[in-house]
Amino acid sequence: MSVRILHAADLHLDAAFEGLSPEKAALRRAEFRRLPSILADEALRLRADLLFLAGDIFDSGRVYPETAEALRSALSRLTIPVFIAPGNHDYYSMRSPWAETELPGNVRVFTKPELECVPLEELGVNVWGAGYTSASCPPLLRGFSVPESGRTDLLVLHAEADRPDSPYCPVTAEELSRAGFAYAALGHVHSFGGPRRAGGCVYAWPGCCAGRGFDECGEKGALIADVSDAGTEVRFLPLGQREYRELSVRAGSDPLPAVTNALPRDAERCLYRVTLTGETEEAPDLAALAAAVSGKVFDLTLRDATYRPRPIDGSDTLRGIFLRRMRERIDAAPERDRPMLLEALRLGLDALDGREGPV
Ligand SMILES: [Mn+2]
Repeated sequence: MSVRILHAADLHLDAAFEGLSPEKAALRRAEFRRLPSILADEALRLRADLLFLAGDIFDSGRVYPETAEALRSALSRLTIPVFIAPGNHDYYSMRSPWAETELPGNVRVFTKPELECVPLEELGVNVWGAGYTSASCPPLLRGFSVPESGRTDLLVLHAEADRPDSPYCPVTAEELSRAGFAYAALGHVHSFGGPRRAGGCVYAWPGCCAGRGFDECGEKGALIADVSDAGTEVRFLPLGQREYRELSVRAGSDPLPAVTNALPRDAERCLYRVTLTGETEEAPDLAALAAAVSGKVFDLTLRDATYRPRPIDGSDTLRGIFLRRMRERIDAAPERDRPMLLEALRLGLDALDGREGPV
């Protein structure tokens, strides 16, 4: 027995993108709409045997017709079995897109908040799953273990770990260990924290397929799980979507080159939140800076955390003594030591002003 699973979750198609202009929000929704097709391409390229979508495929129960059509047409390019376990955002109901969209025959949507088993004789596996029918789901794995079948048991489920009182189908390592799955393909957690192991079970959340805010920074993607009699191997598959990134930049006397130099080459496709830090004579002109930088990134949020120099009143204050001694040391130091001493001076002044390190 050896199967390859492409496992994705939390696509959140048709999310509103409230922080963006209406034009950019529409563009982002269109880009997200392409995610099912990208996943289908990857399933074909990597010769996956199964595609698991572990919930929150849609951001809500209402979707644009073209979004449901994008999912339908992407999945219809596949001949492999596809399993969908609706989550708290896209729970199953008679009025949900799951009921209203005619998905191809290779797609199975779990529509009940109880574990169901689909045996796949050819692959030698059982696929277990469940679907939310409201914005919450009880703990389905509590006291559960798979019956002996001679096949390898797999799970696809939208579930939260490490929070036994969670309304989102809480699961524990102990339950997963006892349940008897070789691989549990989970959804709900928006960042990939690596595969985990509980007894003979490997389980993982791939995180969202693409970020939607600065609480979802960095590279996002799906997982490839190779399950065989020898064990389960999981690896991350980046999907190459726009990333949210945070930068902290010392503004200095001219923040424009400081910010420009801090942006990497691929900044154009990313959404940045840049925080200006350090001591400056004047507050930076954020509007002018935004106008000059906005063409270099997909979207820019600027925050000003700079501060003005404080007058040194009297040389007997701690600040005055520190400043005087550091100046003496800098004047006396060889050239190569000066950058380090200047940095020490800056950090010391930050600390004295109650600003420890970059904000
Ligand atoms: Mn969720």
